[in-house]
Amino acid sequence: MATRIFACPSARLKPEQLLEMFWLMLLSRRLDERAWALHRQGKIAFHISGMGHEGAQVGAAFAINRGVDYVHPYYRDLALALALGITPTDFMMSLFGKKDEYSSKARQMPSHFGSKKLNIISGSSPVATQVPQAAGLAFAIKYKQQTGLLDPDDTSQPRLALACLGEGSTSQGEWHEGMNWAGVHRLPFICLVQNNLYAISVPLEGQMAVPHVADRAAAYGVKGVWVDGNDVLAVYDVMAEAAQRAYRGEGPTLVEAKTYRPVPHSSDDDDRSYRSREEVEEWKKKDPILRFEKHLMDEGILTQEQLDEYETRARAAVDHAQHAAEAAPDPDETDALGEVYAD
Ligand SMILES: Cc1ncc(C[n+]2csc(CCOP(=O)(O)OP(=O)(O)O)c2C)c(N)n1
Ligand SMILES: [Mg+2]
Repeated sequence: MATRIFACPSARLKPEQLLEMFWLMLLSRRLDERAWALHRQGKIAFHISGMGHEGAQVGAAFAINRGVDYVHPYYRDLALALALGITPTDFMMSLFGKKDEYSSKARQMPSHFGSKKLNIISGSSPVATQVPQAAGLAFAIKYKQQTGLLDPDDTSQPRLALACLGEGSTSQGEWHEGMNWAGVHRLPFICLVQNNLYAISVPLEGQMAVPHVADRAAAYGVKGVWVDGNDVLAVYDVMAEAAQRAYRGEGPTLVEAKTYRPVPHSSDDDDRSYRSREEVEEWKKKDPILRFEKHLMDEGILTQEQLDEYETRARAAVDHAQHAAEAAPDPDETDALGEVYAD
């Protein structure tokens, strides 16, 4: 990774911030690996992984006002969710479907991240439905700013809405409707597409006749930009610019982060049927965590000793989260009838 020119927003990140970004990527990976192991041990029913996407997600999270701006994530966004304030125990409680699960008391499937206090909007399982919803939130922000109910200069208030999804989901009608709405109304909206080249087994070229998802933005009058999604700082740079555009009232941005998932689509998928092992191994060499680790070591920001300490800490955090979730009570049968309708 080249040393960044000073004009890049990432050049202004302090060593503590860079290390926090690295820590969150590493924690997400270790938590994710444990989820796969728990599934293979028969302890949990389902896991859908964010592995390989950590750079795109943490780069995006650090560019917005975390916990204040609205985020409509998708199922791969474990690292993003952790960066926004979801804890490893929250995640484990979802995997185990426990009574006091943080997002929906275990009504949602795991990885449907949602937290009212963190302004994370829980998604529906049909892909891309979050896009018009997030564009609607961005509309509400703009409307409230225009009518004096929100102050566009107050950083303690939400000033943009971010929606995430995969490249395959940009072939859904909802995506086009949401993007069009955002473009027409010049909304404070960012759509982050995590392009991992596959929608389950369908490759990119089976989804679109243009080389970049970002090319699709022009049709809606939205700024489109693509970036190496395995380079956390490059993602941060384009996302920071997109966020500043939204904050300044300059309209929406589509950011396409090009990445790869080195594991099957979910715990129920066998990816050997649609892609070669050689392809997967090639991409593993571009792992965003290894890449960022090397950069931080080259820059003298991370030492081997610190890295070992992070690994120990991540292991302890994952162990603690798993044990806490395993010990927590399961839902009662009668709980199934609650929390769905207003009394
Ligand atoms: C409307 C709808 N159709 C199909 C599915 C089943 N499904 C779940 S994830 C997925 C693939 C999505 O691929 P992509 O958008 O590229 O995201 P990725 O999983 O690769 O991150 C599909 C087809 C769904 N959830 N919703
Ligand atoms: Mg995909």
